Amino acid sequence: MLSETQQTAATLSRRTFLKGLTGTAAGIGLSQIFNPKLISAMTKGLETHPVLWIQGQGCTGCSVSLLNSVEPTIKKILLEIISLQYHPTIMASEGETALENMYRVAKEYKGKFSLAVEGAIPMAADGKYCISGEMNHKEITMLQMTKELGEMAGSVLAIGSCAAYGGIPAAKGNLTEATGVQGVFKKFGIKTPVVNIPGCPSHPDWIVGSIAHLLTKGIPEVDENGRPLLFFGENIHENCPYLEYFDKDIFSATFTQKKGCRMELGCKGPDVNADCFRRRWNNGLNWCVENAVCIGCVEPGFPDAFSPFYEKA
Ligand code: FSX
Ligand code: SF4
Ligand code: SF4
Repeated sequence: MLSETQQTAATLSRRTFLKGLTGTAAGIGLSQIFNPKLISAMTKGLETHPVLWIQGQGCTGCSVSLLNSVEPTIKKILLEIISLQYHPTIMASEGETALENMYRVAKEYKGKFSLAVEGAIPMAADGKYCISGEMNHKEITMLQMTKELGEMAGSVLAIGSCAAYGGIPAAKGNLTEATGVQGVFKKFGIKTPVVNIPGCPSHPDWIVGSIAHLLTKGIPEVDENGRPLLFFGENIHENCPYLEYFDKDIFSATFTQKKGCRMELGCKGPDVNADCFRRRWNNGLNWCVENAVCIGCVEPGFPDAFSPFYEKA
């Protein structure tokens, strides 16, 4: 009788099997490639709902944020939650082999897989400001990749403010005509549903929570800016621990003055919806308003609409 590992491996050709491993295994170290649990978890995920993660104009901050996830750990995420089959930063595979595998998964799971987009998409010069890969000696732009994979996907997660609304690459000047996923979809009539998970970077819980929701219960309920209400349904100011100072007109004059509302220092909390006041950052250690101010990183229009950051709105 075949062992669980052997059965798993037997259902896939060796080539497909090894290629499939490239996405997930890289994130947790290659030594675990032949761990039977990994193989079985990955195969199960592959059967149901693979995720392809592509990157355009961004700083990779959202990927780094995801890798900093403490509970669940990134290992657990990659083993048990997300069947990540393509990720330019963490996969072991590269070049055409990686791209071939990505397009193979997209075709095989057409209408079922989720596309995660990180970074903005430049529309000027036919997308030539951001080349995301090369196949058969032909450059593939981020714009082309977003359109092709976006049309084939069952759903799209725009991760980070750049992918959601254009973010920093779309700030004043915007020579590359950077825009978010929905901007691209609107222009090219692509109808695949998009969930925006903004933030610069996005919180690991927002990313993992949204993907887990998508996999288990379907597309989460979103607000008028396409963000899951689960994480972006509450106003920062209305729930801020410093609200009592605001109500009493006590304002901090310096960042180190803890007893006071941060509005005079530039806090934009009243115009921002996110659960940072409760969720906090860095595994609950702190959050922006505690150390500095909220600069509105999850809102459409960021950064221009909230600049200068350290001046009262
Ligand atoms: Fe933008 Fe993200 Fe800011 Fe960076 O997805 S949201 S610049 S933290 O990495 O692209
Ligand atoms: Fe509102 Fe910011 Fe003051 Fe908190 S610190 S009460 S969010 S203005
Ligand atoms: Fe972004 Fe404001 Fe939350 Fe900080 S507190 S992460 S600036 S929304």
